[in-house]
Amino acid sequence: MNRLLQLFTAILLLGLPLGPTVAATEVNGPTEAKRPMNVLFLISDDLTYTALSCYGNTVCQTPNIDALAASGTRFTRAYCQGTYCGPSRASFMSGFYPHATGVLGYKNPRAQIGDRATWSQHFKNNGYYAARVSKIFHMGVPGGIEDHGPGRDYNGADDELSWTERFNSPGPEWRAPGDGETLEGNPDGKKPVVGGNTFVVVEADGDDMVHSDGKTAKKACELIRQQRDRPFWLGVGFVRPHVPFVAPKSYFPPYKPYSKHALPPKIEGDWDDIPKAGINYKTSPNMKMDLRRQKKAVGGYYASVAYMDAQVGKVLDALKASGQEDNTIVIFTSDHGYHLGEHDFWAKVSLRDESAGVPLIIRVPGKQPAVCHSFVELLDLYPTVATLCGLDVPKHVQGKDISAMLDDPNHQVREFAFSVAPMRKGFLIREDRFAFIQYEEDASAGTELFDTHADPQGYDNLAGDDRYQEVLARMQSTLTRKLAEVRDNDLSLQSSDRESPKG
Ligand SMILES: [Ca+2]
Ligand SMILES: [Ca+2]
Repeated sequence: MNRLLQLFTAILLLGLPLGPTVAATEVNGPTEAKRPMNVLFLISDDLTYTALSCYGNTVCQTPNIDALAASGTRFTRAYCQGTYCGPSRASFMSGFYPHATGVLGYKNPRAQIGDRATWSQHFKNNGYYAARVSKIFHMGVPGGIEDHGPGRDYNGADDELSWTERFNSPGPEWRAPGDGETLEGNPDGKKPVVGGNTFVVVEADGDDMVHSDGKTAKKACELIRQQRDRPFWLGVGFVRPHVPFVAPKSYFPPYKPYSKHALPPKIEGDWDDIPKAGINYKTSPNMKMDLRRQKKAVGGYYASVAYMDAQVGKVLDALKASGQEDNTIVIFTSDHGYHLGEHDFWAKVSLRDESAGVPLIIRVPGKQPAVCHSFVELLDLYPTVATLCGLDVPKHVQGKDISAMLDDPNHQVREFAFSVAPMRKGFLIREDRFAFIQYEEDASAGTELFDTHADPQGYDNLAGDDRYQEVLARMQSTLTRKLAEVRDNDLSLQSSDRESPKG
């Protein structure tokens, strides 16, 4: 038994906590413990997996994310737990489903979780340097990150206890000089470029560094280059392709003329078989976007994705140059997905796959690249990454350890994924074949059932079809059981899940 193992045994016998500096079992020398792995968590905002070339998009160009996917495990069935920023981010950072904490709006979950450690805080408590650059917990985009000079609070709904250090990246957003157009609610074209949660495209003057994500990448590269005596957990939050679709002009040529973009098929009477709550909050008709505007929205979104992808590339290059790539877990994902015209739906909130599904790539040093079709949830990141880094998993955490999938992509830990859209009081149970969506806990606002094998685009709602009543009833009871399980936790605030989802 070597000296390190003797030390371990002594520590275990004494019941002392294993800090990260001694948690790894491999040794480089007789007395030297291997440094614990770093964690680099890259998260985009409002990015649908359908826009990434590694997920099959043939128009949008994402070479840096594709390269990460080719060297890691790419998950094809990863789901967020809430289909917009606030509840999704509060969930994967806290380790609780949205209906456990009741954080259904745009706040951080600290009031509900008390002193329970968030994901990054757990690493901080175990000796890591834990930092974020820009948006990890909720921040209003563009409103909360618009540059109004120093002295302004740019922290949004952040949770300070989660970090050793934190950094913000204010930018011009929709005010960036360049060629801009408001696409939404502007049928006569008289409206100027505006802010808020509005579809706006800006082909901006200047380079990457004009905008928030360029600044975020630069700060992240600096933090990676710094030599520390501790491992790091670094969260890097990009705000594109969240609206406004603003990027340097140089990213737009591959996506012009905008008229070349194909839109998803438009099926006559497509909405006739779904409940009102199933019609997304943003649609081509209610946004008053004609075909020209719809195609430009797709092109502007793609240019924003390409710009974000280039910033991801800078951070990954810095990691490689730092010499720490072989000792760093890299994760890339988004807080939820996005509609780009499917069923004439746009943006988030919907519980269809385009909106509830997320891109997810996990690269762990020493593991073989793979594609994994097992169901995973963003909630699984916390326990999985803690396990991979040799830390314990706090008891409150509701996600599952999926690290075995990184050795065997056929490994499974769940039969279905669960997601919610509190704005519509909507719930999704997504199984291999069927996707079941219910609005209101008593289903009073309707249900949807799609056979994703026979009808992958989800045109035919089978909830009213006699032949599927058994499936419907089974999935409805799965939902009831799941919600009870989510609420069976050590928090005492269940009544607060009546918090206004508008936050
Ligand atoms: Ca978002
Ligand atoms: Ca339909």
